[in-house]
Amino acid sequence: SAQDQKKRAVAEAALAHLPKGGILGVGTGSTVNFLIDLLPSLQLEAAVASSKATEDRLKAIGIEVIDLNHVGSLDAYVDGADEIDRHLHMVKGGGAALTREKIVASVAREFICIVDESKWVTQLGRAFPIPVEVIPMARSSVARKIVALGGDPAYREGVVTDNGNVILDVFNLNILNPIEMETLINNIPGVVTNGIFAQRGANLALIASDQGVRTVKP
Ligand code: DER
Repeated sequence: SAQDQKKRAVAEAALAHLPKGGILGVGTGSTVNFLIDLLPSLQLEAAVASSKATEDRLKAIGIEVIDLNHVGSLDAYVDGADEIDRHLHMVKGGGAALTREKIVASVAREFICIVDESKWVTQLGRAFPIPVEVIPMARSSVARKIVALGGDPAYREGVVTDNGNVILDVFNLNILNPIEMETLINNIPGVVTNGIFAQRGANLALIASDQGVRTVKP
Protein backbone atom coordinates (compact mmCIF):
# COMPACT_ATOMS: atom_id res chain seq x y z
CA SER A 1 0.00 0.00 0.00
CA ALA A 2 1.03 3.64 -0.34
CA GLN A 3 1.33 3.88 3.44
CA ASP A 4 3.58 0.80 3.53
CA GLN A 5 5.75 2.39 0.85
CA LYS A 6 6.17 5.45 3.11
CA LYS A 7 6.96 3.25 6.12
CA ARG A 8 9.57 1.39 4.09
CA ALA A 9 11.06 4.68 2.87
CA VAL A 10 11.35 6.16 6.35
CA ALA A 11 12.90 2.92 7.65
CA GLU A 12 15.52 3.03 4.91
CA ALA A 13 16.20 6.69 5.60
CA ALA A 14 16.64 5.97 9.31
CA LEU A 15 19.69 3.75 8.75
CA ALA A 16 21.91 6.76 8.02
CA HIS A 17 21.00 8.23 11.41
CA LEU A 18 21.70 5.11 13.47
CA PRO A 19 25.07 4.27 15.01
CA LYS A 20 26.97 1.35 13.47
CA GLY A 21 27.87 -1.41 15.89
CA GLY A 22 27.09 -0.98 19.58
CA ILE A 23 23.72 -1.69 21.18
CA LEU A 24 20.52 -0.21 19.73
CA GLY A 25 17.16 0.23 21.45
CA VAL A 26 14.39 -0.94 19.13
CA GLY A 27 10.73 0.04 19.37
CA THR A 28 7.50 -1.64 18.33
CA GLY A 29 5.09 -1.45 15.42
CA SER A 30 4.76 -1.87 11.67
CA THR A 31 7.12 0.98 10.76
CA VAL A 32 9.87 -0.32 13.03
CA ASN A 33 9.30 -3.79 11.58
CA PHE A 34 10.43 -2.49 8.18
CA LEU A 35 13.58 -1.14 9.87
CA ILE A 36 14.32 -4.38 11.75
CA ASP A 37 14.70 -6.22 8.44
CA LEU A 38 17.45 -3.70 7.49
CA LEU A 39 19.36 -3.79 10.80
CA PRO A 40 21.91 -6.48 9.85
CA SER A 41 23.66 -3.82 7.73
CA LEU A 42 24.53 -1.92 10.94
CA GLN A 43 26.51 -4.87 12.32
CA LEU A 44 25.12 -4.23 15.81
CA GLU A 45 26.64 -5.91 18.84
CA ALA A 46 23.12 -6.46 20.18
CA ALA A 47 19.71 -4.85 20.61
CA VAL A 48 17.35 -4.07 23.50
CA ALA A 49 13.72 -4.78 22.58
CA SER A 50 10.68 -2.76 23.70
CA SER A 51 8.27 -5.70 23.41
CA LYS A 52 8.15 -9.46 23.06
CA ALA A 53 6.98 -8.96 19.47
CA THR A 54 10.08 -6.91 18.65
CA GLU A 55 12.30 -9.37 20.51
CA ASP A 56 10.97 -12.22 18.35
CA ARG A 57 11.54 -10.27 15.11
CA LEU A 58 15.09 -9.33 16.09
CA LYS A 59 15.95 -12.91 16.96
CA ALA A 60 14.39 -14.12 13.71
CA ILE A 61 16.98 -12.11 11.74
CA GLY A 62 19.86 -13.19 13.95
CA ILE A 63 20.32 -10.09 16.09
CA GLU A 64 21.19 -10.83 19.72
CA VAL A 65 18.66 -9.39 22.16
CA ILE A 66 19.96 -8.44 25.60
CA ASP A 67 18.30 -7.57 28.89
CA LEU A 68 18.11 -3.86 29.68
CA ASN A 69 19.53 -4.64 33.14
CA HIS A 70 22.82 -5.55 31.44
CA VAL A 71 23.06 -2.16 29.71
CA GLY A 72 24.05 1.18 31.22
CA SER A 73 22.91 3.54 28.49
CA LEU A 74 22.12 3.34 24.79
CA ASP A 75 23.39 5.63 22.04
CA ALA A 76 20.03 5.52 20.29
CA TYR A 77 16.44 4.30 20.50
CA VAL A 78 14.41 4.09 17.30
CA ASP A 79 10.63 3.78 17.34
CA GLY A 80 7.43 4.80 15.63
CA ALA A 81 4.57 6.85 17.04
CA ASP A 82 0.83 7.18 16.73
CA GLU A 83 1.10 10.97 16.72
CA ILE A 84 4.01 13.46 16.80
CA ASP A 85 3.91 17.28 16.95
CA ARG A 86 6.39 20.00 16.01
CA HIS A 87 8.02 19.81 19.48
CA LEU A 88 8.57 16.08 18.79
CA HIS A 89 6.22 15.27 21.63
CA MET A 90 4.48 12.00 20.81
CA VAL A 91 1.50 9.80 21.48
CA LYS A 92 2.50 6.16 21.61
CA GLY A 93 0.94 2.89 22.69
CA GLY A 94 -1.19 1.88 19.73
CA GLY A 95 0.67 -1.42 19.91
CA ALA A 96 0.22 -1.74 23.72
CA ALA A 97 4.01 -1.64 24.27
CA LEU A 98 4.14 1.87 25.75
CA THR A 99 5.62 0.93 29.15
CA ARG A 100 8.68 -0.91 27.84
CA GLU A 101 9.02 1.66 25.03
CA LYS A 102 9.16 4.51 27.56
CA ILE A 103 11.62 2.57 29.75
CA VAL A 104 14.04 1.77 26.91
CA ALA A 105 13.72 5.30 25.50
CA SER A 106 14.57 6.68 28.95
CA VAL A 107 18.07 5.21 28.86
CA ALA A 108 18.86 6.26 25.28
CA ARG A 109 20.85 9.39 24.53
CA GLU A 110 18.93 9.96 21.30
CA PHE A 111 15.31 9.02 20.45
CA ILE A 112 14.82 8.77 16.68
CA CYS A 113 11.15 8.63 15.65
CA ILE A 114 10.19 7.20 12.24
CA VAL A 115 6.70 7.94 10.97
CA ASP A 116 4.64 8.43 7.84
CA GLU A 117 3.06 11.84 7.49
CA SER A 118 -0.33 10.63 8.80
CA LYS A 119 1.18 10.81 12.32
CA TRP A 120 2.17 14.51 12.08
CA VAL A 121 -0.38 16.56 14.12
CA THR A 122 -0.72 20.07 15.54
CA GLN A 123 -2.27 19.01 18.87
CA LEU A 124 -1.80 15.58 20.48
CA GLY A 125 -4.79 13.44 21.42
CA ARG A 126 -7.36 14.57 18.87
CA ALA A 127 -6.91 12.13 15.96
CA PHE A 128 -5.68 9.31 18.22
CA PRO A 129 -6.67 8.43 21.81
CA ILE A 130 -4.06 8.40 24.59
CA PRO A 131 -3.26 4.81 25.65
CA VAL A 132 -2.89 4.41 29.42
CA GLU A 133 -1.49 1.18 30.92
CA VAL A 134 -3.30 0.39 34.18
CA ILE A 135 -3.02 -2.23 36.93
CA PRO A 136 -6.14 -4.42 36.38
CA MET A 137 -7.66 -3.80 39.84
CA ALA A 138 -7.54 -0.04 39.25
CA ARG A 139 -9.25 0.00 35.83
CA SER A 140 -12.50 1.59 37.08
CA SER A 141 -10.93 3.96 39.62
CA VAL A 142 -8.46 5.25 37.01
CA ALA A 143 -11.25 5.62 34.45
CA ARG A 144 -13.26 7.79 36.85
CA LYS A 145 -10.27 10.06 37.51
CA ILE A 146 -9.60 10.35 33.78
CA VAL A 147 -13.22 11.47 33.28
CA ALA A 148 -12.52 14.16 35.89
CA LEU A 149 -9.60 15.28 33.70
CA GLY A 150 -12.02 15.68 30.77
CA GLY A 151 -11.20 12.45 28.95
CA ASP A 152 -13.43 9.63 27.70
CA PRO A 153 -11.69 6.33 28.64
CA ALA A 154 -12.43 3.17 26.69
CA TYR A 155 -11.23 -0.24 27.92
CA ARG A 156 -9.14 -1.96 25.21
CA GLU A 157 -11.01 -5.29 25.35
CA GLY A 158 -9.02 -8.50 25.20
CA VAL A 159 -5.58 -6.87 25.50
CA VAL A 160 -3.14 -7.77 28.28
CA THR A 161 0.27 -6.07 28.02
CA ASP A 162 3.68 -7.79 28.27
CA ASN A 163 3.55 -6.69 31.91
CA GLY A 164 0.14 -8.29 32.65
CA ASN A 165 -1.76 -4.99 32.75
CA VAL A 166 -4.71 -3.56 30.82
CA ILE A 167 -5.06 -0.52 28.56
CA LEU A 168 -7.53 2.37 28.65
CA ASP A 169 -7.65 4.43 25.45
CA VAL A 170 -8.55 8.00 26.39
CA PHE A 171 -10.48 10.03 23.82
CA ASN A 172 -11.23 13.77 23.71
CA LEU A 173 -8.57 14.98 26.15
CA ASN A 174 -7.82 18.63 25.40
CA ILE A 175 -4.04 18.52 25.63
CA LEU A 176 -2.73 22.09 25.49
CA ASN A 177 0.32 21.22 27.62
CA PRO A 178 1.49 17.63 26.92
CA ILE A 179 4.20 17.70 29.61
CA GLU A 180 1.66 18.73 32.26
CA MET A 181 -0.99 16.20 31.11
CA GLU A 182 1.61 13.40 31.09
CA THR A 183 2.37 14.19 34.74
CA LEU A 184 -1.31 14.47 35.74
CA ILE A 185 -2.14 11.04 34.31
CA ASN A 186 1.04 9.49 35.77
CA ASN A 187 -0.04 10.67 39.23
CA ILE A 188 -3.29 8.68 39.20
CA PRO A 189 -2.86 5.65 41.50
CA GLY A 190 -2.92 2.49 39.35
CA VAL A 191 -1.50 4.09 36.22
CA VAL A 192 1.68 2.32 35.12
CA THR A 193 2.46 4.42 32.04
CA ASN A 194 0.61 6.77 29.75
CA GLY A 195 1.17 7.19 26.05
CA ILE A 196 2.09 10.87 26.13
CA PHE A 197 5.87 10.96 25.45
CA ALA A 198 6.57 14.63 26.17
CA GLN A 199 8.76 14.85 29.27
CA ARG A 200 11.12 12.92 27.05
CA GLY A 201 10.21 13.40 23.43
CA ALA A 202 12.12 12.51 20.31
CA ASN A 203 15.43 14.18 19.39
CA LEU A 204 14.93 13.63 15.68
CA ALA A 205 11.89 12.72 13.57
CA LEU A 206 11.98 11.25 10.07
CA ILE A 207 8.68 11.83 8.29
CA ALA A 208 7.79 10.16 4.99
CA SER A 209 5.37 11.80 2.57
CA ASP A 210 4.74 11.71 -1.17
CA GLN A 211 7.54 14.27 -1.50
CA GLY A 212 10.08 11.99 0.20
CA VAL A 213 11.47 11.80 3.76
CA ARG A 214 12.07 14.97 5.76
CA THR A 215 13.92 15.28 9.06
CA VAL A 216 12.65 17.45 11.90
CA LYS A 217 14.41 18.45 15.10
CA PRO A 218 12.54 19.91 18.12
O1 DER B 1 2.60 1.34 19.90
C1 DER B 1 3.47 2.13 19.56
O2 DER B 1 3.89 3.08 20.29
C2 DER B 1 4.01 2.03 18.16
O3 DER B 1 5.28 2.61 18.08
C3 DER B 1 3.04 2.75 17.27
O4 DER B 1 2.78 3.95 17.82
C4 DER B 1 3.54 2.94 15.87
O5 DER B 1 3.12 1.84 15.19
P1 DER B 1 3.03 1.85 13.59
O6 DER B 1 4.44 2.14 13.11
O7 DER B 1 2.57 0.46 13.28
O8 DER B 1 2.05 2.92 13.20
